[in-house]
Amino acid sequence: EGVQPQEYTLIKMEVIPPFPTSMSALEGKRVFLAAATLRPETMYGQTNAWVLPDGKYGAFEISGSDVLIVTDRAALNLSYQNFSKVPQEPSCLVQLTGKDLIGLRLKSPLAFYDEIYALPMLTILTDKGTGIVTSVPSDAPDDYMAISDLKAKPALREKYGVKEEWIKPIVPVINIPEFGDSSAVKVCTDLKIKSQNDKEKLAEAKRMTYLKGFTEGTMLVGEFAGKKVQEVKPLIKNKLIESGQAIIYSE
Ligand code: A2H
Repeated sequence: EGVQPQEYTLIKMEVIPPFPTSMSALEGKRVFLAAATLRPETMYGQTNAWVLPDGKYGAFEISGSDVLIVTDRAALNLSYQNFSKVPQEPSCLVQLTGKDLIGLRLKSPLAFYDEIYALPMLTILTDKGTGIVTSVPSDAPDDYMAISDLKAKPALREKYGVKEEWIKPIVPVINIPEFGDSSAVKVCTDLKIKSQNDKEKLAEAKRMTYLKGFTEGTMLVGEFAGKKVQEVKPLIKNKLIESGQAIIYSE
């Protein structure tokens, strides 16, 4: 963690019932995977959520009947930011592992797809954000490589019980003049990145796309199609917050 606090938008990805047995204690509640993102304007392009298979998560009561699935660490931080049934005290209804979450069907704000799935990513850090990541493979190099791994490696799918049809086609959302309509695909291909574990090249791909997406990107879809990312990013973020589909989280 840096010296400056980092502010994330937590996207509330609703778990579509019926719940698996591991989550039967949550019957009747509105349950969300809460994904930390720095790029709320890309949410149109969500194709899945990412969880760490061996990661430890919990289902925490926030308010009313709303429950968020995040790491213990994120739940503690959230409880100090007014997001806990009991102030400054996380209220855990059930402990879960990433493996319990793989295959959950989700409904996520702004997503082009009506339902997307929770899939395994092996490089998720448990000391950052919520331990849940929303996947936008058109614009995030890490997401594109993790999707490519799952598509190309039947043994990897088998290991985690992932069905091929849970992997949805990429949805372009932002044009960057230098990189086209799916910047992450272009840059990962150009740099010949082999897998989600190719850390150095992925860091380079992120450097190449991250700033340019903001300064030179134009929206291809949604209510702000044709407008500059720079201009509409705060508008999209505020809409998500005001409609209760996302919350602001700092750490
Ligand atoms: B971003 P920073 Cl389209 N482990 O969201 C690994 N990665 C995590 C994480 C964790 N625990 N929590 C969040 N992240 C990802 C969208 C996106 C992101 C796009 C393009 C770039 C991008 C869709 N995934 O991030 O270290 C989340 O992915 C590029 C860095 O705090 C989050 O934003 O800078 C970003 O990393 C936060 O990383």
